[in-house]
Amino acid sequence: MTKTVFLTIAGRTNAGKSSLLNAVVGEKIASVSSKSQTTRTRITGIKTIEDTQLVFMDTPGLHKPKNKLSTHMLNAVKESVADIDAVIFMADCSRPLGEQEENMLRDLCKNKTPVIFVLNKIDLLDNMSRLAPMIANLSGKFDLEAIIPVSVTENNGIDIVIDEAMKLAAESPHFFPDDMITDQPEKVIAAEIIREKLLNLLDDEVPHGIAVTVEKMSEREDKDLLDIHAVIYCERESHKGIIIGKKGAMLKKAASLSRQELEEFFAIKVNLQCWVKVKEDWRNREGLIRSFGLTEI
Ligand SMILES: Nc1nc2c(ncn2[C@@H]2O[C@H](COP(=O)(O)OP(=O)(O)OP(=O)(O)O)[C@@H](O)[C@H]2O)c(=O)[nH]1
Ligand SMILES: [Mg+2]
Repeated sequence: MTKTVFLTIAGRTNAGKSSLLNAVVGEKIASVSSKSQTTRTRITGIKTIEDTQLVFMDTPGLHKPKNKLSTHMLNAVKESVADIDAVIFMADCSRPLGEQEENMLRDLCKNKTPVIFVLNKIDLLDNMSRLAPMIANLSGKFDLEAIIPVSVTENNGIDIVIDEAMKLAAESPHFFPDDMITDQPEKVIAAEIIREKLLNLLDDEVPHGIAVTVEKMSEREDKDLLDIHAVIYCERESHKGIIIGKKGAMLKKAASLSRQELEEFFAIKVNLQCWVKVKEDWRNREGLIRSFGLTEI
């Protein structure tokens, strides 16, 4: 007999959802950064433990929508929590729940969706005694399957999240091969690795206006080398200058960090070529949002 459960990971931007996805799957498949709105689409992570398959869906973080891209991101969240077996709702324990988070939790409870509440970043608490009143407050307000304090970066509590997820699995065939960890196409994974490096290296509005597409990805016939050609889109000519940097230093650094991670992920030497192009105000242009693969499911 095999079992399966589909779980959506939802919560405010920056709570650590993608970090959790990577931790449960045991490989880095989703981009992580300290910037808000890192994740833009739904990302599936799969973990099969003996007869049970856990399918996690990482989603964009809740935030106040500012442009058409935001609207697509928030729609992707809405679609991902509808008709799902369970939701892992993640919050940063060092900040109070916001209105959007409370509304989503109330809706999930109303719809009787099982919710595992993951209270992340407990490493930031000066005193663990602060956890008990938080947990009491949450369980008084919402009907939750479990409340699990964790620190994803310190790998503390992840096993408990997996155990709770396993409890919700029901008899069913597996939907993915047992050794599969994600259904993201390789080109998308490569583009996301590059975007993550840019998010981490750049500040202010520049990283938020970046989209990366991989135009070519092919292995050489005569040697073990993977050619990856990527285009980095930004919203303004001035942003292009910042991304390229003085004498190309910034782009070189981003490409070098990306290449290292690409080589690790694909287990092959990589020749990475990056071009920077401007697409004015693309986050408000439906056609471009679609062509970058950023519309919901
Ligand atoms: N101190 C601390 N930081 C954490 C922890 N988990 C994640 N972070 C950091 O929080 C930041 C946001 O992490 P992400 O995993 O990108 O958060 P997210 O919820 O996916 O964010 P969005 O994609 O924007 O919705 C990163 O800098 C992580 O390193 C934790 O347990 N403790
Ligand atoms: Mg994320």
